[in-house]
Amino acid sequence: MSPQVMGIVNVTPDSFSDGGQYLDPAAAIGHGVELVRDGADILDVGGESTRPGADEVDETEELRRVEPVVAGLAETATVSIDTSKAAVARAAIEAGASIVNDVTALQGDPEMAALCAERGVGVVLMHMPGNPRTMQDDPRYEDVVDDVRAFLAGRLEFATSRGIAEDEVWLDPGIGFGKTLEHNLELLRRLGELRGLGRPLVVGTSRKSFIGQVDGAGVEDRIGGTIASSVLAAAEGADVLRVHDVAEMSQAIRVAEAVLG
Ligand code: HH2
Repeated sequence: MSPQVMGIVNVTPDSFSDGGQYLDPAAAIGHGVELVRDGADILDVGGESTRPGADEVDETEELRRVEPVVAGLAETATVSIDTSKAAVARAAIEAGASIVNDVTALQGDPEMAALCAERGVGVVLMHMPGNPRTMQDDPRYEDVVDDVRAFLAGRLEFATSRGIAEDEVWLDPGIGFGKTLEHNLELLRRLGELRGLGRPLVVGTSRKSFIGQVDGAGVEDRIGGTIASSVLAAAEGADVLRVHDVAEMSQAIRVAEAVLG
């Protein structure tokens, strides 16, 4: 178990846990530098919230938010751009991002797959049924792990059919995206079943509402739940842990590794 840590840099007014804290580019860059010092291997820069019910952000505004931040961080860190818009991804790649983290798994923008193929960047494909405005409306699955696995297999096939190298693809079960508490817990418990897809797994549990559903904690008090679920995900085979609280996560990984020898 030696997962990488992906530190979250949200340049948004409305992200569910840190909205408005890093809207100013200098503040966002400073935060990213701090996350690298805390142990982040990758910085995930995002300019649009994907929390349930979030408003869509237009392309110009999203670009304005993320471009200077990517440019300011790309010299000191591996940067991924959390966007589903090809124009935003293109500008971020120009500014130095080397990974596109697309929560729509290349379904949000018809130009995204070709862009990623042409630029040879890493691509994170995440499971989300529908979109953030509708995804929490009574989500149902036959078997959540089987359904997510089939979805990710299909999106991986789509990506490679569009010329994206299989080696560049990372897969993510989309914790909190169109899932009930039980769905999220089941996915974490049986994460190992997604190993068969043969690609690295990204898992993002950080401060999400399923933690609050388990013990009632508010969004600012979910670090323990974030760490517990992330370490267990790593033990089940997660390769990248996407978190806000990088120092705590890095320490937890070091200790878990030491115990496991
Ligand atoms: N979760 C969020 C956003 N992007 N990307 C991947 N690959 N996996 C995730 O689990 C994931 C993600 C939601 O978290 P956050 O960025 O903190 O909130 P918001 O979308 O409100 O900005």
